[in-house]
Amino acid sequence: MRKSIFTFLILFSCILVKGDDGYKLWLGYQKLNEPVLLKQYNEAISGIVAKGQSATLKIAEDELRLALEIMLQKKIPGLNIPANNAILLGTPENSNEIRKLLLSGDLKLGNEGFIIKSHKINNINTIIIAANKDIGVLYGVFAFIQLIQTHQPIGKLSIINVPKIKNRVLNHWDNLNRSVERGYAGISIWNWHTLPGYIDQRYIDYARANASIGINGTVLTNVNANSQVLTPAYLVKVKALADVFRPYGIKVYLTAKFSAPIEIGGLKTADPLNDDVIRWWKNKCREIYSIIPDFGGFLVKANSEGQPGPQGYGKTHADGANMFADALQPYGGIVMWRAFVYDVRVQKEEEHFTEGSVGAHTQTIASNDRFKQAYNEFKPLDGQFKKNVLVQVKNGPIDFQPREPFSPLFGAMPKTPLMMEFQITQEYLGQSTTLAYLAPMFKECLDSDTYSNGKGSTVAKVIDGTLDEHAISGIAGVANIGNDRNWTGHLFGQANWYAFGRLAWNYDLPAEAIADEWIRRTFNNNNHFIKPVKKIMLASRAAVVNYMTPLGLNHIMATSHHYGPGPWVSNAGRADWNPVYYHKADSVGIGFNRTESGSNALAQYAPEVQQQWGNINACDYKYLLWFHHVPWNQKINTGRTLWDELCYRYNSGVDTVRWMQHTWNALDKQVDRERHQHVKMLLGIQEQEAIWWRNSCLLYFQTFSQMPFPPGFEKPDKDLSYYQSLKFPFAPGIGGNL
Ligand code: GCW
Repeated sequence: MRKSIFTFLILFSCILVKGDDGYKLWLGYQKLNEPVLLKQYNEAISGIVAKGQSATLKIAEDELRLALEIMLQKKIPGLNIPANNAILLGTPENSNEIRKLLLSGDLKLGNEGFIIKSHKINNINTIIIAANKDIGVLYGVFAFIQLIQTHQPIGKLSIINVPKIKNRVLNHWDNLNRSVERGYAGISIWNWHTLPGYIDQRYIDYARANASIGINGTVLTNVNANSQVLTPAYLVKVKALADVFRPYGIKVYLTAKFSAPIEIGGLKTADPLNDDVIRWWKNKCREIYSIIPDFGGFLVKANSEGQPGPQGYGKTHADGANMFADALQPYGGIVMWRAFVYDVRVQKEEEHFTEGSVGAHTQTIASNDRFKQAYNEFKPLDGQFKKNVLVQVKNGPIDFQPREPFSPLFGAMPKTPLMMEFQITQEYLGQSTTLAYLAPMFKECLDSDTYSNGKGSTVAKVIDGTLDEHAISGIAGVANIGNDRNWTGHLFGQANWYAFGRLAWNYDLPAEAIADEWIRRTFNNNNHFIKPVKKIMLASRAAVVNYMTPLGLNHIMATSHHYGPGPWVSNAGRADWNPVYYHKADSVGIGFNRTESGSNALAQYAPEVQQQWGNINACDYKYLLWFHHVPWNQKINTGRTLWDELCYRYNSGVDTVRWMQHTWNALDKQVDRERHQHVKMLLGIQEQEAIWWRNSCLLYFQTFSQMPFPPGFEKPDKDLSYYQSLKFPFAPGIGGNL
């Protein structure tokens, strides 16, 4: 007796102290404590009738049972035939009732859509979760579970849900040695050394989490690629992962290094028009598909940042992409060809660039503006890509900054399916010490109007293929996942993985609604908790923009690791790796003139967009310094002078973080101690980082503006040279040792 009380006490105190480590993501089902709701759900659900035998349907049934048994605290029996209040799962292939239901309307569910419907079968009340294909049933099950997790009524269900974009893919920048480029959550979750023999439970939980938000593809390896992954020794490891992911509807893709035929094939060239090279890739694809029959295809970074590519052989991106397309086509594979390029020739033209020569430097790059390069290289190729090629374009023209205007390529290549590339990992948004909810950033881009085909030609409609009638469509998110116990380093990083999946499925979902469901599924349904946490999330990305890069500043992070501010850096290998290239601060003002009198990058947009951003007096302050060099003392359309506005923005960013901190700290009774402490400590770090950003940027820009800080603002307690002396040689996320 004594012993069992003792054990109980230990267990009890462990639960209190340990709390929740975040491993279960948004799928940590909890017992429902509201008696009225519990009664309603219990009355509405008596058991599960699962039709069909496939692994996917089995997963759907098991997941549904697991969730319901925990949440409703009762046994959920498996039934053979519909009984009153049973949930019927299946497809037309294995159930007559479902066949009848799906035939009765013009449902257009496609291969992945689903229906959840309260339905009478021979006068018996049932809930049908059905789809054309098994994977749709699994998606439907997760949607149904979400209803219960978020306490929604289930009395009269009639939900039809179909994804808007076909390929919804995570991009892992994971190296074979398990380092992760721009990864801030530990090392890679792929343990290549123990694969294929050892299947880590994480692989299964990863697949389950992704399926729960509709992600249907994963590129396992870094775009800075290693050809080894295409060797037989690694392909069996890839196959082991593909086997785990398959029943969850997730296809596996690999990055293809352009020079692989030389590196692992023994050829002398990788020229995409060379017969031996063409044959080599064809054979390679045959080999891959013989062991992974549903292999998704390749993601390729070519002629970018040192990666080899077709231009090395005097050929174009289209020549390169089409070679892969031909090799993959017989098996239904696709090529995701990245448009993240910036011309290697720029370096040569700017060799005379020296530290401190800001004025001369500005002159030189005006015509080469990195902003323009992807467009310049890819637009002329529109119409030249094979049918199974998607050109994958980063959301903005530069590189995953806290705020960018949409890339001018969206809307400029109507004959080519363009795939969105978002970055979920927060390379330039404070990495994993920063709470920044990214759905508002993703939405800002997706909702932008390109005007390429009249008003309403949003980026979302470009990438879902509807604007220009493309058969394939895609969206990628650079993953923030690592082997940290909570997957993403910062617990709130999970919300970004979640939001990416939800928006990839349906970009019309409001950022607020996604935050709401994520909080409910991850924490609880307590309004005293949900309301303030949602406020924190919705304010968070704007706060980061304010204290890092307000008013359209960008790329002023310290070079290489991109951790913390480095607006003064001017000695990196090539001009457009330097922050001074991007902000162009001088005694007159700050910002990059991209109007006609400057680099004229604006001309890459439709006239309506040019009008929106082209006039210095009318341009939205959010994008002002992206397009204009604005005098320090000019009054801008917020009513303040530019300098005062800059000071105001930096300070308000810090204030918001402090407000986030106080708000979160007051929630200690509403959430387990472990997760509360975790977020609390990280917000403490974030506050320090926000102050660091504000102080160092304002002190540095003040050396140009020569204007005082407006009254009422906190004065920096250190001088500029202190901030300039800070070094972080071991900052995470560099990757390396490919
Ligand atoms: O954002 C930059 C990163 C590089 C990355 C590159 C790319 C994988 O700093 O680390 O390389 O973009 O997207 O290719």
